[in-house]
Amino acid sequence: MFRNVIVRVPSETICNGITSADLGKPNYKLALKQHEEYVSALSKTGVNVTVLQPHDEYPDSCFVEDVALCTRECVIITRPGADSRRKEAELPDMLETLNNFYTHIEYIEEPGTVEAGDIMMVGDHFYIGESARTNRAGAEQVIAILEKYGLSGSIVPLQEVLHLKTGTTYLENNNLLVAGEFKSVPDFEKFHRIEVEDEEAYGANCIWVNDYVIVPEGYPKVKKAIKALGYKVLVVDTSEFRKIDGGLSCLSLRF
Ligand code: CIR
Repeated sequence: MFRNVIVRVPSETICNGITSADLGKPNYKLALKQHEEYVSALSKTGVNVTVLQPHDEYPDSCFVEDVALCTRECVIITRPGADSRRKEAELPDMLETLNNFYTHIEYIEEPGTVEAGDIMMVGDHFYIGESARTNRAGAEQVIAILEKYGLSGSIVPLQEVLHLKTGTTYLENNNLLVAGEFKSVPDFEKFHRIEVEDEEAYGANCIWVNDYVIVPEGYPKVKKAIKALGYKVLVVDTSEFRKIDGGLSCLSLRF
């Protein structure tokens, strides 16, 4: 169960966010509206939401998921692999907020790089994507920190997508949504896997929050499959975030 969520309002500079999507620039006003709808969907799940203010110098800073890994024992402040995002992990308002919730604060250090969009929590185990943003040194630091607190981690190499959670979501109760390259990860064979077709691949990035699953607007097959598993489904449009490779999970820290 999650009690707390942290989000950051998108900044007007969101149109300069890093992208590989070729879907045009995000519309700022629409992004703000979608972000408000995201916060209201989260509020329906019973969590307490802390809303941080925008930071114009960091166009991608609404994607707060990447700057910290929140576990039940500690928070790990990451060291983002993207140069333009590195200092997002040092923003004082985020650090102060996390400090209010956690006694144990750990840090990823050079030469490690980690973006926590690459880290998927399954109970006390954390799958860590080794990606263009999260390197092996970073992943190994995460595992060493987790082990200090009685938690564990393992590495899943990825090639095709930005972050691990771009293409896979753990829905609790042993259910795992998988798209693309994650359909054939041996470590995931033990889960009840729900395969997402290529045409709905973006829909593989959902979030489970307290028996609700928040699903992006426009992915009917994903939505139907999740409903069939008995979850309460909330739908939020993330079209403007998709334009800069962002999705539902990227927009919050949940713990
Ligand atoms: C980036 O390229 O870093 C951002 N434009 C998108 C980050 C998405 N975050 C995530 O998947 N956790």
